[in-house]
Amino acid sequence: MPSLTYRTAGESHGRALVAFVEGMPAGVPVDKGFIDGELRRRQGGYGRGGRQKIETDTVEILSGVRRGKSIGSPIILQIINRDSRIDDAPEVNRPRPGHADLAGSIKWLTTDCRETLERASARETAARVAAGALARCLLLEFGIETFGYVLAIGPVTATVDFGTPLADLLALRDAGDLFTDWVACPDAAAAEKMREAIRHAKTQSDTLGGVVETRVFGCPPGLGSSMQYDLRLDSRLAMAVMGIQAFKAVEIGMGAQSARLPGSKVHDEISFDPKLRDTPTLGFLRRTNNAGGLEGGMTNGQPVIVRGSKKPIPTLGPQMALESVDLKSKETSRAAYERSDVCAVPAASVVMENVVAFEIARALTDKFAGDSLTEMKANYTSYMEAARKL
Ligand code: EPS
Repeated sequence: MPSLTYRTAGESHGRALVAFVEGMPAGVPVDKGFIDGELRRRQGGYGRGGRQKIETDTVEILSGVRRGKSIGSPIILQIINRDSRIDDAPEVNRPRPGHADLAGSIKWLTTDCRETLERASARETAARVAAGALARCLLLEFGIETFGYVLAIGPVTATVDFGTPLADLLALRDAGDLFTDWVACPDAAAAEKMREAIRHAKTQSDTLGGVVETRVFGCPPGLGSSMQYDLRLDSRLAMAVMGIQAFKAVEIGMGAQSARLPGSKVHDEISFDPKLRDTPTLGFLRRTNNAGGLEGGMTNGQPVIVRGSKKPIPTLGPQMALESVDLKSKETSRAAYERSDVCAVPAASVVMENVVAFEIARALTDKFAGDSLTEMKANYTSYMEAARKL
């Protein structure tokens, strides 16, 4: 069985976006309704642009699934673009600072930035969400759940009580209408301020970025490895999150702040409660989780906490268009204006939750490798039994 991996194909205004997923064991129940729900959430958020009014993203499963379950063969997920006009879309000759336009045009030797922007567009994240949501069907079989939310938009930061049961956090996060007021933030007071900040940015023809966080609950200890840099789960998570369009920083647990504090304020002391031996923690507890559930590149049984920082959308409104250069005439000019979003941070929280989930699923299949879900579950059970006997 190959390792669980995926690749995507497709342009923003091409015919479709596609994810090619390999290494999914046989026998995993695939919930198309759940994948579609995640695609729908990705389209939502206060501050989104006109494109989402055109699209209704749903997944077509072209291969690898029979009668609702994976059969071990490669799985192709397809999302059709309604706004499919790549051959007719006009040239873009004035690169937008912050987008891939200039670097890509030079790299691929063209003065038409569209050749680059069509693939660089964050529309591609629909395919990544589909792959991640598919991976979550596997995670659910092992009681592993993810929670992605918006921690900050522009200057507004939320406060979230993670003592709250997950079902309540989900209800708080998903309150309101997906398209007219959703900001994916479980702190209602901060959510209102975030909407105000987005409204204000829009009146200024400006855009806003923010911080999104994903927490993963129920991981057994020992996913990932300290043996090589690229087997460390934190390095894989960092790559997956940094690979999301417009992300400029990734943190695990306490993250960058830990560099400024002494060790006594950073590391999570260990205790043991035999009553919790049968949980994924195996009974090992921490009063704090500054490590974000990862030590030595491996899960330690605590929730995995990953944060990503997204820069503001580079396409500013026409009144604020940034200075650029026409690639044909080389004359100073304002950057081109393409229809865009004021703020896509809520959507980014959905993307990050699903790409993080895919990496957890990859580490899970690496650790409990098996051609079928039955075999994986047997491997999981025997490992946990052996670990309990330590
Ligand atoms: C997006 C689709 C795009 C943009 C946005 C994300 O659609 P269009 O370019 O047709 O308006 O709304 O793309 C970007 C922000 C970007 O940086 O490329 C989507 O489906 O998420």
